[in-house]
Amino acid sequence: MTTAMMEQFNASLTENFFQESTTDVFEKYDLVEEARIDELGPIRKVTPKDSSTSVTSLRVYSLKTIHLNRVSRIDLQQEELRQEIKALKALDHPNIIKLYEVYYNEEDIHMLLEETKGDDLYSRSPYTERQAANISSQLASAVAHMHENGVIHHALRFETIFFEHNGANAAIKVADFGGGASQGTVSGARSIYAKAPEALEEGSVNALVDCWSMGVIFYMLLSGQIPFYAQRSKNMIAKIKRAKYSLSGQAWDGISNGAKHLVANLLLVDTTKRYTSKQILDHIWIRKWTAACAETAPLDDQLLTAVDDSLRQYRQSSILKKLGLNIIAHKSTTQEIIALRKVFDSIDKSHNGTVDFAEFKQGLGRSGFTEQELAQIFESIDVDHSGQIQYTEFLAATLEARGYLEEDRIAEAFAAIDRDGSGFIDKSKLTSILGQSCTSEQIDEIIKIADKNNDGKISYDEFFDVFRDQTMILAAQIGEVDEPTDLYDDDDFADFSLDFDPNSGM
Ligand SMILES: [Ca+2]
Ligand SMILES: [Ca+2]
Ligand SMILES: [Ca+2]
Repeated sequence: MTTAMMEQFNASLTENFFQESTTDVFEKYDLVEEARIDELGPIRKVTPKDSSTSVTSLRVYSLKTIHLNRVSRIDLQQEELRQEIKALKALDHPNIIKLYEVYYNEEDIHMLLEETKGDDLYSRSPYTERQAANISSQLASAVAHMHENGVIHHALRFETIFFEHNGANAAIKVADFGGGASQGTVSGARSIYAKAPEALEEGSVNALVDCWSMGVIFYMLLSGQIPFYAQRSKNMIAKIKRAKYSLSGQAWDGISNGAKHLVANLLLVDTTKRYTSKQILDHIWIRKWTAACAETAPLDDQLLTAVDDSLRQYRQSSILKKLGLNIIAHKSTTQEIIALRKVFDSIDKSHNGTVDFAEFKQGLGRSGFTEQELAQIFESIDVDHSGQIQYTEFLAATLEARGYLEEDRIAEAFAAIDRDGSGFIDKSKLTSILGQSCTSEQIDEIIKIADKNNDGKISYDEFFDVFRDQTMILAAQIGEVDEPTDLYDDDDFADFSLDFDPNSGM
């Protein structure tokens, strides 16, 4: 996203954020189980009310509650916390737990998050260098994305990084943001072992605190030991501040010099010398292993063909459908999109969490698309015209490679646009989502395409048909009717950019 768009995006988030202040989260979600309690409040599992009762399709989210009275220095920190949550909503990366919705009232902030199904990094320790590098490279990519978007994690450690599931080859997901607000509250040895020296003092810190924490995490992944270990937190703090640690001994036998070089450039008290997240991502040890790990996990041909078909079809989809698909993609759980994430990772060669046109061209070179087709497809996926395909944009364009979307997903997308639950999407609702990027005439046109009974608004059935009605498009592909792209992709929409907030209807 460009800076201007980012501002616009954030502006609409701020609005929504405060508009939501009185909604009770438990009017929309049922408690499934109490998961755990952290410093600032409970983390629970919840499921949408009225969702399917079948256990296999139960959609479960994590609900993290922050009791504001536990946030230190309340006046100052609450504002900081709001800023942090605002920034979090804009993060979009395969290795970062997604924040879906935020509910705010005077006592609590409730954050509705992607569920973490797997256990934390401790669960699979010790690691080989190869496994350590694989995890490190995903973490480096995630943290670089955060820092690029102005988000500092503040609490990176083994307990805040999870596997996406408990099976083999699980990717990692960075979770438990918002540590900034808890600075200076609880500080047992278990929660400070990965903290940077400057984070243990009063005063403001910058993104480099996360880079130090990554140095500690890489160290632990490689050696199975904590670099600054002590039973009592007082002694641990002293050790961290002296930054005395060892890269020799049995645990380090056979570990490459590249790995040691990276760790040594992160565990530096002098922040002007410490590597930034960008430098970590570009470090030879990370780059080498990222490439090596990608090569050993070839993708299924059938899936790739389905992805190509889905991309081809997405280009010809109406804007309304793209809007719906982006909303669905935003709220998809790991389980549903695991295969698509792997395709995304394989195309994102630079491993920065977005796909640019050069990567896209290279990644889809196998597919037999012409360069012009690729350019058109790229443009159709890049709905916010940022010049980069973000993770959610890619998922939206490839979701149907998994087959038809289940009806309750389509219903969820409809409900997200039909904010007041009236059962219709009308011009004012579309304008509130797309108004920044579409003219009034364009919105009329979007409605007209779906509005089969010509009453000027889109019912749920009409919306559903937009998703299911592929007959015309398939017919066009075999040459029976006019190319339907004339309806949707014509010059009227040349400047169209789908700059909406998928959370806005929640
Ligand atoms: Ca990239
Ligand atoms: Ca984009
Ligand atoms: Ca209608």
